[in-house]
Amino acid sequence: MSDRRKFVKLSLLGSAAVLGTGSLLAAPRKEQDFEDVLYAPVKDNPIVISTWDFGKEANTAAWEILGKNGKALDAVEAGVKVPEADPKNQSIGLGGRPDRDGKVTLDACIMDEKYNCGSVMCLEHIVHAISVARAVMERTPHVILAGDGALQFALANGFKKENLLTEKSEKEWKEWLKKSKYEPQINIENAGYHKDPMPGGKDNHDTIGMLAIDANGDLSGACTTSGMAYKIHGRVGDSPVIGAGLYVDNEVGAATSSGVGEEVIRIAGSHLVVELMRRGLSPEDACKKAVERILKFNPAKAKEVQVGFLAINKKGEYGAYALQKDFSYAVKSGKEEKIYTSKSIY
Ligand code: SD4
Repeated sequence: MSDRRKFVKLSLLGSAAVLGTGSLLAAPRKEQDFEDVLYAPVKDNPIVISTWDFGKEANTAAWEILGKNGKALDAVEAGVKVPEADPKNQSIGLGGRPDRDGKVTLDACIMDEKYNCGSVMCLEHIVHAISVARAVMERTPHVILAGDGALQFALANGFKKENLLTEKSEKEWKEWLKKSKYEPQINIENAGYHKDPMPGGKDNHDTIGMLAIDANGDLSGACTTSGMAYKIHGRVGDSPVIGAGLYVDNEVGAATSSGVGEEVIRIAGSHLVVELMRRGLSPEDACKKAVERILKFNPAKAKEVQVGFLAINKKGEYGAYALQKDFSYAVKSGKEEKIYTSKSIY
């Protein structure tokens, strides 16, 4: 019996138990009920996917590497550097919206096919936070550097100190300050999602999460953001948290997220999506289950916030799911270049 069929059969047995008597309901399932689905790597079929419409441009940069049989790790770094350097993108890198104190603080992480990972949190003054995250991964024995320590590390490693606050983002922040009661308030960015658009856009979900499979069949991922606009100084979201904003397991697949990071961290979202794929769920179904987990523990909150997951499995199948509509993602492979909009709960 194939692994997939074994999984389905055992799932049905599980459902029968749930529908059965109370004693069956309480019976713990045995370890062998949960066999991993084993994916044979697909070679010579590189693919890159990334969050939101602007992922298309980032994918093009990643494809420059993937299309020439380069490594997925190099591709995702090069890809997300595109929106990081774009001052028009106000949720990533240069031009990102600042925190409540007017400081642009960046969160980023990167993960390769061997569980190597690196992350920076609350990093100021460096455009390419993703490259600093990669340097943490490759040049230190650590996984995460935060705040001033991350900045000092970046400067010591040749990164240039720059002002990331553009005129436009500064002007909007000052506008926001006028009305702000200056109270601790998370999700200000998301408050704008439905009701109270912030100056400059109908919504403000622009974090980029990118996942790629290279010609060798290996997976890598990257995620980078300036986080929630007008957050409390020091606030860190899901994006640089390995397992929350990004997770890569080269045996199974990879996942990333965008939206209100607090909700993603609570459920270790990207890791959850990957583990669900390991159990045989399709990327879209795995993303849906993770979104439903958020909905289940706080339905009132789930109505108000956006969270979207994007995933790819080892076979190169991909999918996404979100709480709110309009979560888009871009795909580029040898066969297609397209922007999709995910299904959503609302
Ligand atoms: C965060 N997840 O800092 C990020 C924000 C985001 O689209 O994705 N915005 O919580």
